[in-house]
Amino acid sequence: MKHRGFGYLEVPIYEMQFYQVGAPPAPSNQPPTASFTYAPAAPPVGTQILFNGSGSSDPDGQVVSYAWRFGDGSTGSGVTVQHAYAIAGTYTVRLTVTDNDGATGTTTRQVAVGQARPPLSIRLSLPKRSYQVGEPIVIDYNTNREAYVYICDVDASGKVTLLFPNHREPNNRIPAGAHSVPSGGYTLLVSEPTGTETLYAFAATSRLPNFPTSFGGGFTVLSYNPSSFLGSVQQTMQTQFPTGEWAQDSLTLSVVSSAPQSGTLWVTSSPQGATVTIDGTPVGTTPAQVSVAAGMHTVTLSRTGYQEETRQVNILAGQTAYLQVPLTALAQNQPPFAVFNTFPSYPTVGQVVTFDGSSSTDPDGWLISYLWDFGDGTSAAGVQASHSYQVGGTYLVRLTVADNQGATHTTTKMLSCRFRCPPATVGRDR
Ligand SMILES: [Ca+2]
Ligand SMILES: [Ca+2]
Repeated sequence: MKHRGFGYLEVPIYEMQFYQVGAPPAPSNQPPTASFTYAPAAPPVGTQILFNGSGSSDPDGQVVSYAWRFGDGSTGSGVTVQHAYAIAGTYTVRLTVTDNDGATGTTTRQVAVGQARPPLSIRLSLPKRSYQVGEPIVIDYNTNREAYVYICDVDASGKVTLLFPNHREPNNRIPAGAHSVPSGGYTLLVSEPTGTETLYAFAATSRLPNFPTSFGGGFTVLSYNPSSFLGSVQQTMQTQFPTGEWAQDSLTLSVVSSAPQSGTLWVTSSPQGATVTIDGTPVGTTPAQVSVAAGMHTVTLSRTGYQEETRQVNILAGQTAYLQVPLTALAQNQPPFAVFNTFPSYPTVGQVVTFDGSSSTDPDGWLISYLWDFGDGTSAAGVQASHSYQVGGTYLVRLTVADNQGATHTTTKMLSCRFRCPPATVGRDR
């Protein structure tokens, strides 16, 4: 019965022979037991494999040397040793340990060395690039190898938030293939601020120390200084991981308001009763309360007898703006004054009479029309007019003038027309 670490075993004959043929050991010396581990478990070509023989033991002394044969013709020594294989295949690795009395123990393990792996890659994708506040979002990503994956978000204010892993999905060791965040069981909603947001995905073959490993509720805010934070992650990956063992990707999306936001505009005028027009559309009369889309608007107030007023108003979403406009009364229009002369003053039947209204005036504007009524059923327009009467008699001649603001004035004259010319009766109506 020999003590070999775990219970008692019968010692095989060959093992007894093995140490009996070595240098003469103390009869009581027991041989050491060789044992080793290696990592990674499935190394590809070119990967440095760490062999660790520290699990070897000697029941009555200590292991003093470690000799390695890697199965590809190369050897090594030491309790731990690194070795990389140049060709894929299965190798028998042999560790021989020697104890302080010169006895040895040997063990072998088969190490399968795979083809060289492609460099790690990760790709982010979104079904669209613009999201409204409050809208669910599913972030898709794809890794070509198993990796630790981290997805974080830099919002328009510069806040860096870890979206994955999170308290709902704390395990971020992800097999190769297509994946989504969230993967189910909860919903990720786009939140304010609006603006451009950038998603970053980092993948590495072991954990990145820049990220937490335990999570409270909600999503972990990592930093308010995106360039500093992203720079530190970059530096970690570049200095702690070989090329091909880390990867990153990013993409931007825009976050927009959930709805066209509006505010309220109160418009008053003195006096009230003015028509309110916003951006060319009449919306009511003062006092008026109007719901208006956020942004700059042109507001016009108009009321008969007053100057039109125009203002620019900035409407803020969810807020009430007040616009109070004093109206300026237009100056009262002065009416025109019609005056005319006839030539000759005492016409005879058949004679052409010239009517001249050019002495008519307007005190604050100008005249735009002259209308003549010759009193015998005929009429004419113009500052001057000509007419001849066919029948003798007394005619009431009327001139109406209009000014540029639509006010009118009419004057009349009695005109007598005889075969022989008697004096005309001259008068003026208002
Ligand atoms: Ca021993
Ligand atoms: Ca006038």
